[in-house]
Amino acid sequence: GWMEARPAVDDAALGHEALAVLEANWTGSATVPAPGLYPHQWSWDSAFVAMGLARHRPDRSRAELLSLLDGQWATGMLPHIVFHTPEAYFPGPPVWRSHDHEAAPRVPTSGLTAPPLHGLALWWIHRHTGDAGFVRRAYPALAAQHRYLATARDLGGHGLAAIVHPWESGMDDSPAWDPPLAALPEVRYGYRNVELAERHPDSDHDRYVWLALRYRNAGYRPEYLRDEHPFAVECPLFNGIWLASCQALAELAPVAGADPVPHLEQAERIRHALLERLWDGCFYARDLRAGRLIPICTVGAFGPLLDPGLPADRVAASVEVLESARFMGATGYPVPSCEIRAAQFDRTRYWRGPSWVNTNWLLRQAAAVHGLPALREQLTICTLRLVRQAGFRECFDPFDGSGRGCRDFSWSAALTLDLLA
Ligand code: 9WN
Repeated sequence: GWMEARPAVDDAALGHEALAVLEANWTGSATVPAPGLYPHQWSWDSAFVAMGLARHRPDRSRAELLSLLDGQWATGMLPHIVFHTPEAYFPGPPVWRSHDHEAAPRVPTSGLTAPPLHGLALWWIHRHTGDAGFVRRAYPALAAQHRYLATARDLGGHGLAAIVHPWESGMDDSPAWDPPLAALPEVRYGYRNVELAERHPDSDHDRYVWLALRYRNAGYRPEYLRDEHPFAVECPLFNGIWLASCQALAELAPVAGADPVPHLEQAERIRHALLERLWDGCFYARDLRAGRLIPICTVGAFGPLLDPGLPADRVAASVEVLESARFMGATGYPVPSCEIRAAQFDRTRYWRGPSWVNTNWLLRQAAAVHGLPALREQLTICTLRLVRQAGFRECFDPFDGSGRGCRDFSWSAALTLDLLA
């Protein structure tokens, strides 16, 4: 009756709210992750937005991906931020100096990359639109992105792509990056960016900037990354996403008039290396500079579940960890971004504990891939409960579901549209 608390937002209303958020976050050339704090185009955010919009706004979905591809470098590198407007942001174009680099595009960009979700996004757009012309248009850029990863980023030489900065993981302050960051020299720029300082302790943030500047000052050269750069990590989420995009490109290759086999071979190399190099009861990140696995299990551990070819015993072992009290079993609002039993777990801080719509959505995909309908359903229901109760927040407390970080966060809205479908 009317005495009850606010009635649950029905599906149609929630869908309309999601579309309204995405409309408000569209700048005319791209969708920003959130108004204010993130006023430019972020790479994997755009891939999630393109997938969420593929069914409802195919035009917008295609435009989102194309405007990101405008930022691609001649090396094939797809940058983690594209600066379409002069809106203030740190680190912005003066830090990255992409204009000084002969491989950079006309539009200013960052010099780092992000999880390569774009092959999967193109597959998704094709699935919902059947638009073969668009596949032919975007496919070569994504094939080039994969070649870049396979060459310039195979720093370990075993078939995995290494991230060279925490920002490249998409899980910036994940506790998995604490050990490699702690091995860097102490840096103090004596400068503070208030918003970033709230999210990361000073010394971490200074190290982020220091790492980015070192890479920039080395001219973004792959030889520098291979021989000198002090941060090089093989991340299971980044590589699991890459593998999924390789499979997506293999399926799209015939549509684009190309050969699927190289993509399947690439997928096989990644799968083999994930199992050989990152598995120890579940998947862990490998610190290439320290030469060892980083012994903390985060939500990134489940990235390789996106692979339909992951052997059944590894699927079962991973799902057991996922459903255990280390992750889903102990929280009302899964999936926490870090295992709860870890000393570093913090329910309030971004990638150190809170639940995120995008990783929930990826795990829901993984559940579908491996024929686990109950898990898929649970992830769908829990994620919708989060956004119904707290709105399209950036992330959520895994115990009480309260919202954290930005409001009107684009991928939370976009992926809700898919969860509702
Ligand atoms: C730095 C935009 C991005 C996401 C990342 C998330 C966060 C930025 C930050 O926001 O990163 O790139 O300021 O922490 O960790 O996944 O792409 O939404």
